[in-house]
Amino acid sequence: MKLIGMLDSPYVRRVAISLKAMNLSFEHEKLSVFNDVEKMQAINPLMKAPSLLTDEGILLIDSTLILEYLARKCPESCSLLPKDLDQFTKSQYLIGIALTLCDKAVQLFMEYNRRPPEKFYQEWADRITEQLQVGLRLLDQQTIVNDDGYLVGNRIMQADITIAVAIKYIEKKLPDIYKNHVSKQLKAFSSGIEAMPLFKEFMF
Ligand SMILES: N[C@@H](CCC(=O)N[C@@H](CS)C(=O)NCC(=O)O)C(=O)O
Repeated sequence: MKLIGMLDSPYVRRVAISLKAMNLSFEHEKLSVFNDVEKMQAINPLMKAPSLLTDEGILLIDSTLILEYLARKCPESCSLLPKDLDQFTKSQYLIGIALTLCDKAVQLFMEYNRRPPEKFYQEWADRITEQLQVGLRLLDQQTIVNDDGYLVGNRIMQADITIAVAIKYIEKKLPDIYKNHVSKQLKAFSSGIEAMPLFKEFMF
């Protein structure tokens, strides 16, 4: 399998960390959707990251669809989702918030860094900022770690991974939002998870 995309994409990072957490071997080609356009187009004409090429050469797009595919490739014991329905539902809820944070954080970063200043769309930036703040508040209320230091299990699971990559992206790309709107509790959770070798290996 080959994972294509840069680790400064929270979506690519969640897939890379998940692949490793599931003990699945893969190659990683660090291509940028903006700076390696031709190479990227040759692999994925839609120019999206993450892209995953299966061993059979099938192109998979979208981190969540890729993770669903990977879940089929490994035994249940390495699943990153809880088996218990209540815990699974909690996990899906947390992942949903974290993915929305990823979407909004990437959009806001693009608004500030890719859009020409004369075309800056203030109303849109305000709306995204509000959504980010609401998402961070919701997550803060729900980020209650268990005795093992995780959210929904006694080992690292997808909810931990997706929340951690969302917070790290905000920390690195939107430092003001991180400073002013990420709670102490979320910062502590992020630091604890990011200290794991698994996360350090896929830092950007
Ligand atoms: N929902 C997608 C989002 C992926 C995404 O938007 N990736 C960005 C990079 S962070 C991308 O491909 N941007 C280029 C584009 O949308 O044209 C996922 O979970 O994989």
